[in-house]
Amino acid sequence: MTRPLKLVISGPVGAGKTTFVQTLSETEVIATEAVPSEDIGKPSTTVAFDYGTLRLEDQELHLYGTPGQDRFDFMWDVLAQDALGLVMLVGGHKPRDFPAARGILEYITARHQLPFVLAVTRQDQPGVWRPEDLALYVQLPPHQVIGIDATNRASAATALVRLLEHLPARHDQDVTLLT
Ligand SMILES: Nc1nc2c(ncn2[C@@H]2O[C@H](COP(=O)(O)OP(=O)(O)OP(=O)(O)O)[C@@H](O)[C@H]2O)c(=O)[nH]1
Ligand SMILES: [Mg+2]
Repeated sequence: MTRPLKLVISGPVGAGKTTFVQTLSETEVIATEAVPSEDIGKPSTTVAFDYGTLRLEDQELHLYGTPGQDRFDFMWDVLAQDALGLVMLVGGHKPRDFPAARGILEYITARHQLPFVLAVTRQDQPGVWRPEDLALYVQLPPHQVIGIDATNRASAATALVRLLEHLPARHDQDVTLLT
């Protein structure tokens, strides 16, 4: 059995981070929602982190969703410690947030060497940005950008499967009985 993989889920306010963790987690999610101190267009926001776990492809995954507001940027750093991968979420309905997504991505990857995928949420809704267009816009290879509906388990899981494809092979299998 391999060790749990710690993955960070980040992205701007309202990108769908909490939804993503809640949709995928097979254990009760620990969430830290609070009423925003300023109007951010929704009644609650993550102030510390979301935490959920699941098994995928025989791998135990621990998901840590970050806050989206940059006044909590220290939490991006805390949560990315020892993480092995990053799912960056951006709302396909909110192109004005694309620069914020890039800012978060640069903040985290400047401090932590993390493979990442960019997942464009709200693909279940009309008129949203498609992953292939966002890949061109942000100049990432098409296989690193994926479209999802964060409210749908099968769809959200495709982002994790894609990220696992980007992780280096892991050789830290627990071999405890070889004495
Ligand atoms: N239809 C649809 N709704 C979504 C999707 N992703 C998120 N939402 C909705 O968007 C709203 C905000 O989602 P959250 O999960 O709270 O966003 P967040 O990224 O955690 O936001 P912060 O914690 O404030 O940074 C919720 O009402 C979700 O149901 C999606 O892919 N499709
Ligand atoms: Mg949240």
